[in-house]
Amino acid sequence: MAGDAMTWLHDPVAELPAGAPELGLLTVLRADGSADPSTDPAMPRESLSRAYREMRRLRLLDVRMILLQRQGRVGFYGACTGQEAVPIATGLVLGQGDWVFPALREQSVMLVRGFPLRAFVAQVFGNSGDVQKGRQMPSHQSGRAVNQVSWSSCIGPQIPQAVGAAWAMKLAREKAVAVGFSGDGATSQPDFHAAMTFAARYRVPAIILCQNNHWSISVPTSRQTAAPTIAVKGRAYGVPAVRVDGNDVLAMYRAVRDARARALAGEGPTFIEAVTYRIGAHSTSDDPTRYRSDAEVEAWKRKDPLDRLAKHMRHVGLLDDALDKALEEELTAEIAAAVKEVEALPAPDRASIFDDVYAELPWHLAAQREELMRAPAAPSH
Ligand SMILES: Cc1ncc(C[n+]2csc(CCOP(=O)(O)OP(=O)(O)O)c2C)c(N)n1
Repeated sequence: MAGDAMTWLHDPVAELPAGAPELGLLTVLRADGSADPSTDPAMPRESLSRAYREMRRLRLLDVRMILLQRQGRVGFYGACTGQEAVPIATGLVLGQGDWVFPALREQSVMLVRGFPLRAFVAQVFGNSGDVQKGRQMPSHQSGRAVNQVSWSSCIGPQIPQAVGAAWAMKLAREKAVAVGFSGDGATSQPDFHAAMTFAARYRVPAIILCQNNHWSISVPTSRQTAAPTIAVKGRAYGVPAVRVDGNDVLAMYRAVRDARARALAGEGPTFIEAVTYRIGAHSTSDDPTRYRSDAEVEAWKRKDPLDRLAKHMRHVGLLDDALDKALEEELTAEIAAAVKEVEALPAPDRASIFDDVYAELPWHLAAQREELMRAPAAPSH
């Protein structure tokens, strides 16, 4: 009978145990600024101060870079305003040998791991101060010294790339992890499926970290997946997953720290859904007022990750008005000095477009290089 035939059909999510980490929301910071002792990762006080400094700097940097783009001084910028807790917590947790494969909003992990601000800004200008010699779009920073790979502008490939790197680490018996970032939209891409399948099957030391900022440009998460959460997708692949308050830097610190410990202990990959919100535009090429309401943005501004950390810092006696003002002045000056210095740098040497691919330049490229160098230089703007 048709009725009997249907009895095997069920709602798999409804059968998950109450309190499943994929359906809940790991949170540490409480409304009064205190930390929930049952989830508190007990970050050292220096790490808390560092997190605040880095998040504050990143917020100010985003504002400055968007301004430069509006003035026509740089071509493009992808801000992570409202999502700072995720990259900064990750950068604080990672060890020197770990590798990072960012999507659009996690470039700042490398700043936390010691990459110079000037070189970071020079990448946005694409001039001779840029370690990539101006060959990538702005906001696609990378740094060999800090094991960070440039973002693939396609949506999704950074996840299989990270899983592949993690597999290599496992084969080489390195005590390190690879972190692959994605947005919520990227979890609807085939690359997510390939990466999760492979990561679980080979138990690779990877952290797959999805920033669910609720929008993929103009498509809301609710219109691109029927799954009740992003984290729950991990269950089908056999990847332990946790849904975390992505605007709570302490919760993110805990989730990434625990995932890294699992990976280093040989327990395989972890999938983290960081629940957050993109406060600004998708990029400087986007106008979000065309697809979302001011009320929605305002509601999320009240959960601002920087404000929440500031409240906690005040609660534990690490911040007051005077300290905050001094920090803002110091960071504003640091960014202004970096922009001033970097903007004055010349374009990359034009002959450099022939570098870095071949150990020895083939004859036909050598001929092209000679021809280029005989031509008059392009006028500078
Ligand atoms: C394969 C592919 N399809 C489409 C695009 C155009 N595109 C750029 S960003 C983006 C949305 C990404 O959304 P999400 O993964 O949620 O990350 P977010 O930008 O919100 O951080 C799209 C569709 C692309 N870059 N690559």
